[in-house]
Amino acid sequence: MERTFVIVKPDGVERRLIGEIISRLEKKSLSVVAAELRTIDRATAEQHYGEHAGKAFFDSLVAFITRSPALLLVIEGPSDTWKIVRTLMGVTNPAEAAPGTIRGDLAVAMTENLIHGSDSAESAAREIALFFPQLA
Ligand code: D4T
Repeated sequence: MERTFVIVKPDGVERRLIGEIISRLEKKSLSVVAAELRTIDRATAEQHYGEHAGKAFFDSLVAFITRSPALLLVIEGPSDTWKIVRTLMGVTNPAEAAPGTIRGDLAVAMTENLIHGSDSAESAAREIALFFPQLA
C-alpha cells in the first residue's frame, strides 16, 4: 500500500465541499487513514510551500492556506496513490482543469483551487512527516 498527503484547502471547507471531495477519493477506492481539521500555522505553511518562497504569489498563498481551518488527510491506495489523487484533482489552474476533475468541476480560480495533493512519492513522505509526525 502507498500513502499520499491531501489538503482540502480553506475554500473547500468554507464552501462545504469536504463531503464531495472525500466522496470522490473514496469512490475511486482510496482510503482515508488519517484526518484532522486544523488551521495551519504560518511556519508550517511556509515550510510546506518552501519551493515557492520568493515568488510574487508566495505571501498571498501562505495567507490563504492559513486563513481558516483546512482538512488534512492521509490517503491510502494500492500504488501510485499520489498520481491517482493528482489525476482526480485536475491541473493547478481550474480554468484549464478537465471536466470530471475536482478543480475542473468545482473551482474557477488558481488562488482558490480547493485541494492540495503531493506531487511525488517523495513529497508525500515529506508532507506526511510535516503534518502528521506521529505517522511518519
Ligand atoms: P498545490 O501545491 O496547492 O497542490 O498546488 P499544485 O501542486 O497543483 O500547484 P503548485 O505547487 O504549482 O502551486 C501551489 C499553489 O500556489 C497557487 N498558485 C500557483 C498561485 O496562486 N499562483 C500561481 O501562479 C501558481 C503557479 C496555487 C497552488
